[in-house]
Amino acid sequence: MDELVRFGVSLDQRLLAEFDRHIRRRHYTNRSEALRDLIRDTLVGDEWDDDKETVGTITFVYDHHVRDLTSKLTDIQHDCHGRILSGMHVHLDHSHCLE
Ligand code: NI
Repeated sequence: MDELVRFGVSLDQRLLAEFDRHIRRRHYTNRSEALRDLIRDTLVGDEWDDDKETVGTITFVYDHHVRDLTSKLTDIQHDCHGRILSGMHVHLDHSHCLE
């Protein structure tokens, strides 16, 4: 991991209050983590706007006993055909799957 650098940010109070609501909605544990994600999202968005070919992976673990979850995940992938090209499924243990 790169060295962490601390820097100060000045915001008006109302914007900071909105940011804190965003943080709570997204379940971030602190502002730094939320700010890092916003910066990453912005930088990735800039790259995509440059019309560069972009590939990525999404990896997640879930409990396949959760009702309808497997079916919902499959529906989402089919709804996004063209953007989600393939999937790989790993049965991790009795309950958990990795895709
Ligand atoms: Ni499985």
